[in-house]
Amino acid sequence: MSGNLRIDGDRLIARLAALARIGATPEGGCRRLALSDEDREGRDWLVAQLREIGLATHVDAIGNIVGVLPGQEQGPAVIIGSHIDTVATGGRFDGALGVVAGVEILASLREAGLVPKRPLAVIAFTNEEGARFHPDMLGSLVWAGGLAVEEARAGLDAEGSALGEALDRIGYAGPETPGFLEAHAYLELHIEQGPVLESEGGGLGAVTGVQGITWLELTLSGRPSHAGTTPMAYRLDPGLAAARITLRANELTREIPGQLANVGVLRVEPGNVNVVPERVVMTLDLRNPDDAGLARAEAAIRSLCSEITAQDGIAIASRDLARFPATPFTESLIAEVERSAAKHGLPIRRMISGAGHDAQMMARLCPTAMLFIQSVGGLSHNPAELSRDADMIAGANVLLGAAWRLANG
Ligand code: HGY
Ligand code: MN
Ligand code: MN
Repeated sequence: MSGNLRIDGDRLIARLAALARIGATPEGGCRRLALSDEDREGRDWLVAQLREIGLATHVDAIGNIVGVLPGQEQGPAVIIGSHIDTVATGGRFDGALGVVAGVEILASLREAGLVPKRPLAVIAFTNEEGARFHPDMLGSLVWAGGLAVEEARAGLDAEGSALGEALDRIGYAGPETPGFLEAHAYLELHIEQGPVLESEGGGLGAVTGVQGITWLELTLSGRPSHAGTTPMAYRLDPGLAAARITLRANELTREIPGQLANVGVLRVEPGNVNVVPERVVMTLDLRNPDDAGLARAEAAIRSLCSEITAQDGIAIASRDLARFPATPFTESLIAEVERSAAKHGLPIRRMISGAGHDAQMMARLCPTAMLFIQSVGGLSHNPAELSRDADMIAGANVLLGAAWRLANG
């Protein structure tokens, strides 16, 4: 390929806008929770795009959608991927950019009549966000052989709906076996979702890996009682216990280098103003680039839970929702991404990803790397999530360069 092939930037932006209209929220973001009607609509749109380009289109048993541009030779493919599901307060670009850039790259190569030595594919993984069903990166975890389809299908959302039934309902339980397309390499373009690139005056990020992540669901059980007549010493108050755990998690972010902590779900039952709660269900999102630090944080939380149970009589049940170690990417691919950026005359710096990504799972299968573009204001998982058109087009062109070399190297 002459080094000057570029994607059609206007078409990339138009496709992103078309996808953003699916599940659009009044605040200007997107809400396409995994396996919802909005997710189905996004999937239908993606399949139609792949077919319009003339790509062989496949759906696997967990709903991963794959479009393949055949190579001169059969064999392992260079795969470009990400996701199109969003969190409830999602933006327009998290995940969508990586999938739409992959579609655009394959369309551009097809139009230019360029046939790579190896097949090139784009994949949209099911339930990357983990906002409705757990764990996150579920579709890529199944693809990588880390979770059986049947086990994934049995997962329940907060309303008690099973993932498998939701997948069947939207018609995306496909015939292919997850992982059916062998991967020669995997690349993912994604918005940074944090403030680093912007704080350094822009440029691209060559992602060296993803930090470790542990999601815990804690169910704290006390005794419902009258908020006016029950003396404080008589109360079994899981609400107070949840507050202590939340505070301790925040303290740990100051005690352990690199530690992050978030309580994203806090359900108090029965949720009456004048009843000492019976039960509290809360989630902890603990992350750290260093697995030992992450383990230290989790151990400190578990020890506080034991103390609360022993001293205050609050029973605490814990359930793992996600647990993935810090994952390094492949040096040769990171260098390939940097090389492609340099060819485009674009500044690029190495960095780790704070967010989880499907690349974290694909790294179990093949050489893997990611490319970040900056997020305006460092905001994501927020309707105001924003990346500039020029940055998205530049990112897609850098991705094209790296993917082409890998498909012909
Ligand atoms: O939670 C994450 O880091 C990703 O958005 N699933
Ligand atoms: Mn994402
Ligand atoms: Mn996300």
